[in-house]
Amino acid sequence: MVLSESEWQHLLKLWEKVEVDPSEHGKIVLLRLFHDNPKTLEHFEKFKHLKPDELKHSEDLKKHGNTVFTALGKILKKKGHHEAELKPLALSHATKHKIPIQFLQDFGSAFSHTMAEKHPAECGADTQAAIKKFMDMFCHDMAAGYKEHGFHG
Ligand code: CUS
Repeated sequence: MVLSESEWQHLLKLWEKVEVDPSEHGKIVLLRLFHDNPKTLEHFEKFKHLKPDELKHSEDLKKHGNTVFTALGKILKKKGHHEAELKPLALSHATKHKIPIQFLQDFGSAFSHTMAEKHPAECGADTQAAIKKFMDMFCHDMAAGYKEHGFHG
């Protein structure tokens, strides 16, 4: 699951677009995820009672989108050397949020689809393949971290 230098470059180039507005990107990816996989929404006390229209305009969702995309950007920029960034995430997601790995995989699909739609010039087939590899690596490493904390999500 090692990414080549050119795959990292594709991802970093795409990320320049994401970084212009991480909260908006985060929000649309999460909306897509909640729409495509409604069970992921059930995990979020803050959001699960909102009606679709309220969710769409939720400032909280934007904030959470920013949190998620800031974390993801920090990891991405480490180009695979993300142990220090991942450790606290694995701990909090295993013990506090209890987010199954499947949800992270679903998040990866929503992320990839959204990027292909929103940034077609920066997200061709090569970049989509790189996103898939990156998310597979991320999920694999999160799963290893989860196990250390006894969570087999
Ligand atoms: O918040 C956080 O932190 C996470 C992120 C990653 C790890 C990157 N999250 Cu939040 C996740 C998720 C969500 O939000 C939703 C769904 C699924 C998953």
